[in-house]
Amino acid sequence: MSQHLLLRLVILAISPIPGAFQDSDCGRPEPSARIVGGSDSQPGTWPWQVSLHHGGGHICGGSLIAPSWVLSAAHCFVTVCPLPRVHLTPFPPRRRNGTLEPAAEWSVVLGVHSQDGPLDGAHVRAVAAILVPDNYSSVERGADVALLRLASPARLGPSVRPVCLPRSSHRFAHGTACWATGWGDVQEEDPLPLPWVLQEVELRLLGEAACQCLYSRPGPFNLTFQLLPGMLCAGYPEGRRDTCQGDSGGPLVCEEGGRWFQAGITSFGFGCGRRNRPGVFTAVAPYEAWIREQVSGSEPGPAFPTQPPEAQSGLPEPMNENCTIALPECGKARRPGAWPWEAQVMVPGSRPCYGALVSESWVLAPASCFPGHISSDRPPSDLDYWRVQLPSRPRAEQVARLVPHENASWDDASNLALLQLRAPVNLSAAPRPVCLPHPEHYFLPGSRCRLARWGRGEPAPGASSLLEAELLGAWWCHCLYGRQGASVPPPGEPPQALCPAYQEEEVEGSCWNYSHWSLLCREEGTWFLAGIRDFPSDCLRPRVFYPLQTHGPWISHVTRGAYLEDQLAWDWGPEGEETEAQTCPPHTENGACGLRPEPALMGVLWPWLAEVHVAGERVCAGILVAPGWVLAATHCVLRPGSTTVPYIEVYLGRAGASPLPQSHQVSRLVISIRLPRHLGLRPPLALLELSSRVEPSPSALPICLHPGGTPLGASCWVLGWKDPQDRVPVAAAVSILTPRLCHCLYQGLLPPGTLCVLYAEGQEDRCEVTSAPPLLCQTEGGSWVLVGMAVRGSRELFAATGPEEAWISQTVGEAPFLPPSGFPHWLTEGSDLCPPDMARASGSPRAALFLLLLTPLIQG
Ligand code: 4AZ
Repeated sequence: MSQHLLLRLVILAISPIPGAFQDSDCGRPEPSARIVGGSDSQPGTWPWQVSLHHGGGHICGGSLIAPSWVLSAAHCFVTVCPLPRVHLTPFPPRRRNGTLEPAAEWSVVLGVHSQDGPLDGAHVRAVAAILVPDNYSSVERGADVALLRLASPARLGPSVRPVCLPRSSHRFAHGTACWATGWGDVQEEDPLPLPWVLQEVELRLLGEAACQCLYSRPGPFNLTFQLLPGMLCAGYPEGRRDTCQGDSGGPLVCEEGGRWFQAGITSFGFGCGRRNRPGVFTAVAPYEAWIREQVSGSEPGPAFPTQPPEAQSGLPEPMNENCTIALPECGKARRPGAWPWEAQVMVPGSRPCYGALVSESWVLAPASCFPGHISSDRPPSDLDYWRVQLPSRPRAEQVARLVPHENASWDDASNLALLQLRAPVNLSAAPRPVCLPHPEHYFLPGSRCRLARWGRGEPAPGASSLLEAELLGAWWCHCLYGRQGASVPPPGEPPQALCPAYQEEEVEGSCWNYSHWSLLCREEGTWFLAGIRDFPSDCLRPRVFYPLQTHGPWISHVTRGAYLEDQLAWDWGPEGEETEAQTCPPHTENGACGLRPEPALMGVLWPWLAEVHVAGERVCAGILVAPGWVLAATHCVLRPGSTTVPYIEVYLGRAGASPLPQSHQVSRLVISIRLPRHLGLRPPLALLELSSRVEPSPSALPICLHPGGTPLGASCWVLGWKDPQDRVPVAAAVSILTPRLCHCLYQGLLPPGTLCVLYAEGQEDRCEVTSAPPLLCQTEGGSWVLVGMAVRGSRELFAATGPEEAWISQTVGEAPFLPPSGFPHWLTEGSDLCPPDMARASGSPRAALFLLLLTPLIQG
């Protein structure tokens, strides 16, 4: 039940009728005639149920235990801070840290059935005092009980009667069916709709061991929970029926010998109606002494009838004491590709559209399947002719209702509609619904995913629906497709995008012409519908999906019973949970560049490093500088003096010939080699034009370029491979020498734009030189930039890319140059500053550097 409801109750008579109140009067509703998964109660069924109002609306439930006393939960009146990260425990509606709310701000509404309209006998009482046990601190620590003394006694009648309280010796048998009542939410984050009729739900008492067993299994974010004495669980391992926010403080009652005893007070739980997460109640019996003490002197007080002997003697052996964990009922498939939730929606006059069964009665599909009906409230006129074909069903199902997402017409991420079937289908191996994620779900990087047909499109080629993908980390996905400088949503916050990396080589020339897909990701053998994508992207494979988890609340609100499932996989790997706040490095005008996927991903650490296979003879290192261009050292790709363009193949996404996997490769042919115009000598840098563009992926992403000298504060590396056969990428740490030092060291013999490096101790021999390895730096912002390509035969000299900015930009068109700010430009210092002995030391840069450091900085 929402906290925001405004009571439209007419305050009826105020005059109390104290009358004589005896034990025998408790717990007996006058014969007459949600809560999650419950139903409307009949008026007068639960006459002890009260609604506690604050600020004009319902906040919590309570139970009348005597004319002047109401039993409720402490957390309704005391603030608990800090709140847990996920909304798994009750949200205390009012926050005044650790203090008790003033009683005068509360009122108790008695005898109500529907909060939308008054009933005979409904009346309101002010609260004179709120009493909470001294040892109450927060719901998880127990003692979540409160007593409210009314300013004047309630007027007892058919719709207002107290409940019986159990004595401390009272035992409620495990497995007993009891009832919880309230005006709370009908699902997580889903308030009870008008006319706000009191909901009832039958819940079974769970034994302590059975309940502890369920709560000892890690829940979202690896949370477990220790049940404490004085707590009681009721519900079902399979979930679906439960109390929820707004029911707190209300009663859980069990019938014994024709009267109703209050066994529990609704206290908290992990979410509402979740599998293996029954509701947790404050057990009332242990509080007999505390209640008696608080109400002493007040007449008439609450009734504690003795437990009927037949109830006591009939206590069955504890049931469910073994650990019965419910398994997911959704998301099981015999094998990938044979999806038992695949729903083919047929609308007269158009091609079939694919969606997914999400419950017994509802199918989720893209709203774009129903173009004429996306923003219309009126049901389609030909709905009678719509059909849904589900796996293993002999006949297609009829459709009762179409509910498009309200943002479907303008927001691609909300391109969703729900179709209700006329009759629910029996769930079995097929059809079976797919599992849906809660908003806080965190699909771990490296999760195994598959694609499934989604929406309208060409029939999927058989193999492509079996394409396996691995989920990439949030940082990489968000920074590649999100805004620059944006902060990356941490685990537990809904991501803005989900990126799969495919386990299969991208084959030159193969067109991926069906691009309407959903992304299914598996956890512990259970498939979740993780993402959707329903727009064409030429020949490209879908690289980014809209996450479905943001829509979980809408789907459960509409369907009331879709299979939302808690996260099942928590293996964070050796790195542990990544919780540091991360932001994205700057983008260029041409998008993101120079990002490296997490090292965890299949060993491909350098998405821009290309193997350039020249004429079947040698292999040069190349760097992807744009989706269709690779930069390499001219001397490596063109034989000296030769003018013919050799046959060149480029491989991206390689992580060495062995033993790392080859599966993420992208290969392209080179169709032209471009050299800048140079006078005299052959220019050192060559651009290789690829036969077709490569999509950004962890195997193939352009590096960033920058127009200046070396980036300030960057750490720099020579990237290559040690062994020309094996070609496992290695990076050697270097420092780039200042132009002055470089100039002096080589006696001014170097062409302009040559960079000299100094290797870190012991790093000199890491890369072999014949492949002409590149020189890269990682900026403080986190992007990787290309600085130069090795000069023929040298380990220390590199042809800088910065001075070639204009040529690269003109040739490539979409070169990812970072903005010039922050980088110093080339210095043109005079050669007269060189110390005299440097020439002799030029064979050894380390010795030369040492010499230079001994020389006063300003000479002469
Ligand atoms: C609440 O927030 C609350 N499913 C009450 C009960 C439960 C969860 C939350 C149990 O008041």
